[in-house]
Amino acid sequence: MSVIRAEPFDFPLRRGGIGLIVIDMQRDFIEPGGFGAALGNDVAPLQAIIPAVRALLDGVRAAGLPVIHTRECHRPDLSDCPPAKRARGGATPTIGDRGPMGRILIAGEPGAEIVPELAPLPGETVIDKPGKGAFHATPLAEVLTGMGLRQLLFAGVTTEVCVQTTMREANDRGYECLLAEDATESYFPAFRQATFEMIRAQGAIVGWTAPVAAILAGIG
Ligand code: TIU
Repeated sequence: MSVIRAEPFDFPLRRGGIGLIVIDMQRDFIEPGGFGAALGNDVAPLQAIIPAVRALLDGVRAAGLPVIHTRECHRPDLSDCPPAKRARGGATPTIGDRGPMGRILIAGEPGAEIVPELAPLPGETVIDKPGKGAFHATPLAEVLTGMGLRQLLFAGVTTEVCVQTTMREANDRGYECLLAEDATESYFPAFRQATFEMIRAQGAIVGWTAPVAAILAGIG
């Protein structure tokens, strides 16, 4: 069996059973004028990982492995957005309000779209999710079962919110999870680093982390 050089120890690669989940690489988190900026964040660090995510996507696609994209967004009538979520963060404008990229975090609006460089290809699965975790109120569990996957690569934003939440959900469901270090970013550098350490601690209690180059070398 081949491996991906990872922390806290090599990730055992079970060929045919691994896929990539790219979390929420949407304009609303990555471009000025979206949800991330409305929460008071500098979005520039998130823009900077687009090339690394693209390199990972290209390598996974070239290896013939499945790709799943997620988007955090809500129905236009906000029926899937808990009022407590909408009220939180003190963001102005907030979820459902109009901004320069349309209504914030609403399905079908320009801001909810994945950035063009990372656009899903025909045939790749796109999961719209109303929560931070991608399993909550979505068909992701059934999709992964149907694909026959046992291992998941993770990339996207933000590291400690939607990426970590989804990775923990997947870990609890029995998937072996590996986070691509340079293909994930946070508005808070210390939170990104802490997430890596939390994931890897206690003998990979949540999973593994590795640079994109190591992942590509392993799956290539
Ligand atoms: N605010 C923040 O860091 N993240 C989110 O609200 N959603 C995701 O992480 N996608």
